[in-house]
Amino acid sequence: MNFMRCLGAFLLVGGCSSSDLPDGSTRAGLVSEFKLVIKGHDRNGDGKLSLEEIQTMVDSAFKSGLEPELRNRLLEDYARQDLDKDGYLDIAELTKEPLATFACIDANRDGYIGQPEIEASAGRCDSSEAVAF
Ligand SMILES: [Ca+2]
Ligand SMILES: [Ca+2]
Repeated sequence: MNFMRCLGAFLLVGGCSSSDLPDGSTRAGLVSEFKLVIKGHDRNGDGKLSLEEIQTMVDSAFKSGLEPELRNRLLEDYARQDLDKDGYLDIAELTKEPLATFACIDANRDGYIGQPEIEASAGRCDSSEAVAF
């Protein structure tokens, strides 16, 4: 799943190591990133992403086309995050897993993830790439 997480992050913020975005090494920065994602892809302005809007986001991120199998896995991964199954991902749903991963990595609970914490969390926290931009 780690590759998919990184791919998800790539779609969301335009890169797994993007620097001109809110700081993903802080909890607040992580939430800000997902707010930007919603803002950037919320076509009808309802403040959340419909699975259709997510599909458009995925397809526009891979203009040359994504392998159907990979595309399906990616879309399924987003659909799975729709916890109340209303067909929309809101900020709480989008940030639930990344924040859980963040909390797992942030061993000293200071709301900031440093490189040593990321390294120490390898294998312990699922998908550390998700927050280790
Ligand atoms: Ca939902
Ligand atoms: Ca910390």
